[in-house]
Amino acid sequence: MRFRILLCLVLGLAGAFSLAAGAEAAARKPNIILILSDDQGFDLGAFGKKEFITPNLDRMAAEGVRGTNFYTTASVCTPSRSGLITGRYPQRNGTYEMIRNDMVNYGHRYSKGEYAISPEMTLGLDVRERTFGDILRTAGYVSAVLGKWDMGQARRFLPLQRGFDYFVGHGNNGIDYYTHERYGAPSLFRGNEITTSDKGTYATDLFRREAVGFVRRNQDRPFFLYLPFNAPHAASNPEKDSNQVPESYLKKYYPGRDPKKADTKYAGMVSAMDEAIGELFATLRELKLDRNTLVLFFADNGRIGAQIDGQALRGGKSSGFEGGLRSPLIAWWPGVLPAGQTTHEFLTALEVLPTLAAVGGAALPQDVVFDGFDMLPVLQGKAKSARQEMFWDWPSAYEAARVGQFKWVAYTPRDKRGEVPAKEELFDLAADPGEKHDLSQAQPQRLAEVKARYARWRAAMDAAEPRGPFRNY
Ligand SMILES: [Ca+2]
Repeated sequence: MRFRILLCLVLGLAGAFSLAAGAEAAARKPNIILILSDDQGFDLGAFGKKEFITPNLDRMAAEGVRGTNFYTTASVCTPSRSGLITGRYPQRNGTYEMIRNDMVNYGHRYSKGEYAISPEMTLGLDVRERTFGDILRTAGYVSAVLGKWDMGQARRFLPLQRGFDYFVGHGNNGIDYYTHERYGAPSLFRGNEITTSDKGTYATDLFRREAVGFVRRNQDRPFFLYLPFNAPHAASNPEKDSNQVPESYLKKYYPGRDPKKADTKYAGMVSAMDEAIGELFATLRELKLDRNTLVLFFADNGRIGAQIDGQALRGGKSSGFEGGLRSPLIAWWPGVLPAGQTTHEFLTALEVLPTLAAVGGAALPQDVVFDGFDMLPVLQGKAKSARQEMFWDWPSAYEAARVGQFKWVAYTPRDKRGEVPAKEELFDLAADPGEKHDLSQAQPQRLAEVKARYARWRAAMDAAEPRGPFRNY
């Protein structure tokens, strides 16, 4: 009898302990930091571009996993981000184009009243879409967007209404790095309100300060920090003073490079962002969060001159070639992801939302079609990628498909003389990652197969429930 009571006591205690351990484990869900750079492409040392001073991103890569076959959903800002944030093709979520005021690019100066009702002030990601903030909130995460949101700046489109707890940044496509204005209009939000209290602070330093503060304030609970730097995207100001960088970052490139040159300033902008990322990592280490935090880094789109470990890619921002659509992925999570590895598996930004949901223990809503999958096992080297194909359609410039190792691009070549005939080309990326040898004439059957896959995808997008702001809804 006494033995039985003792046994019950022991079992009861063991149960209580395991409950406590379970609760503790639940309280220690991994933190998630997603860093996005803007228009940077492969311009960093970790992918072989040694002329860029990026020691912190290089260290992140040395301690984590590099992805060389990672694609975004467009080669320009807004549709690239809508795909990332929703885990759905931009053609499915509705934000497949830029939300902007093209007239500005042709010298038009809006009056205050005109600007207030312009597209970039009134349009945004369809409010029926659920963001990765919405998904992680269901799993108890506190979350922040610090930087370039780019999903609209009318109140209903701002991060606090889209699943996030904190927001410091801009809702539009770009700002001046110091005044935080877009073409002269104050554009920096804190929460739902425009603020000018940080006017004069270099944007990268501002997002750095906010990011480190957010991590410190939330170190005792699971957090999701979405940190989309506006750097090194050109500034949006009437003066067209586009490559803005403080002297302290520019100085890293003296002597040897002309500080007045645009490409030196651009490199300085990259290094400013790298230094901000360095402080964030130092903070994780100081707070002993470095073994319980997944950090992902990539760029929203490419840039002319892209190279992966010396292999040149064709095209850049705005193009349907690899240099526009492929992005350097770095994934870091000591103890969970291997150190110093490179994966060549076919992955995309559509995989990010399902991956973050899996890492955070959040269930994906059953009534939403997602276009990606959890890529963590692939990054761990434990599984092959499930991705076989990927499609792009940016109405301004191109349609493209990758099916297996084959890539099809249809585009209208740019020509100063005006209208030129549309072109299509087919490449075997396994043999020709630089997209130099068009196989469309030599392999008509292959071309037809890839285009048939594209047509099937396009039909599925057209059949999806209509979403604003561009579709007829
Ligand atoms: Ca961009």
